[in-house]
Amino acid sequence: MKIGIVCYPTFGGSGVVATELGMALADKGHEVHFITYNQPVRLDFISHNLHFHEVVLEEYPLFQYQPYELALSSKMVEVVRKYQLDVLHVHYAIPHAYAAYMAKKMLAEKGINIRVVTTLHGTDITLVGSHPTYKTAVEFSINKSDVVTAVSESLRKDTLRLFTIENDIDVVYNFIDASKYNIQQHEGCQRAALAKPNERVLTHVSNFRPVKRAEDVVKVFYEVQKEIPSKLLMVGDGPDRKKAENLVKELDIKDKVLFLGNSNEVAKILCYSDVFLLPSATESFGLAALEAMAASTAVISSNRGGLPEVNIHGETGYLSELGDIDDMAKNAISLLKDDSILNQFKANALKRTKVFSLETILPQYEKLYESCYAK
Ligand code: GMT
Repeated sequence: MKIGIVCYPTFGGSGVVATELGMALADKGHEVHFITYNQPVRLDFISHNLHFHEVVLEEYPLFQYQPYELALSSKMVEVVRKYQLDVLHVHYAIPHAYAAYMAKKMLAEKGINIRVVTTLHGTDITLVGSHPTYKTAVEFSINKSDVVTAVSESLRKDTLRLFTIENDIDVVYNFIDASKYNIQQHEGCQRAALAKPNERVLTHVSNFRPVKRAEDVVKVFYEVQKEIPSKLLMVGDGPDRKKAENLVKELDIKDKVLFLGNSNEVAKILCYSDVFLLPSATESFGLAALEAMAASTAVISSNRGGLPEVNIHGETGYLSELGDIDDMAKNAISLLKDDSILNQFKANALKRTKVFSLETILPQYEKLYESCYAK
């Protein structure tokens, strides 16, 4: 099939899922066209099956805000017509589903019936999308999509609770290409570069938005390092990074915490890790946790959103109430102080990722593309 993928090209989970999906589809022989404002950060190759079309914004002094949806929908129309695409798969409802609806209407005028698949990723529903500023347009564009998917059962339920939805919503989980995370097997893990042999490594990867509760990560680690010799790796960048760095200084644990910024080498960093911390206020799925699990890392997380669908309490890690630092620290310590327990949890975490393998999830998307093409 010829598939257009619209996404944010950044380090955010929706962009990562969209990019990994596009690359996997291209690998399988589909023709994939990314349509967005920058080359997606995880798009590490361009092949004859894989194309990138940049949405260029023209500056004009009248505009306080550049009308991105207009430029995007115009680009979608251009690419669909030029390459005769079968389907447009838009990731993150705002503004992609809305722009796709406009493109669909414009193409209909030319006698082209393009099918639109919208994948809801989380904050486009739970935080931003349901805000009165956007709600009407988001609800409208979800209802106008040919197929709608959500990345967890929890997000499906949230969408039905927050909006009046007329379509079915299919749950298609985030997925993982496990081969990319088995660094030990491929090139050996340079753990000694970061931690002493007796030290445990805890990791947090996020965009440091308030929803990720980066300060909770530091607070949990502060309790852990009192009992277990350990290091904390903070990967990513965003609005709350400074606050987290200040807290590290205040708690006087600077020599034990490394802020590594955004990285395209997450798999390599995760291979050092024993425990992954994700205390989010809400998390529709928690792709970062799944990536950690694929690198055999146990997960200490909150119990919000779709996290219980990924991280199994007492098996792959532990779930705690939001903000319960003591419980998270206690659980992390119970894992880190005992090699055999830790290794069991790490093995369980890796095993759990099979449910979310690329091989399982990719055919689900292909089937949905075909189903909407047959409509
Ligand atoms: O986590 C973020 O803030 C980024 C956001 C995104 O859309 O880029 O991630 C959301 O989508 C991911 C991929 O589907 C999910 O794994 C994340 O759980 C979800 N984030 C939230 O719900 C906060």
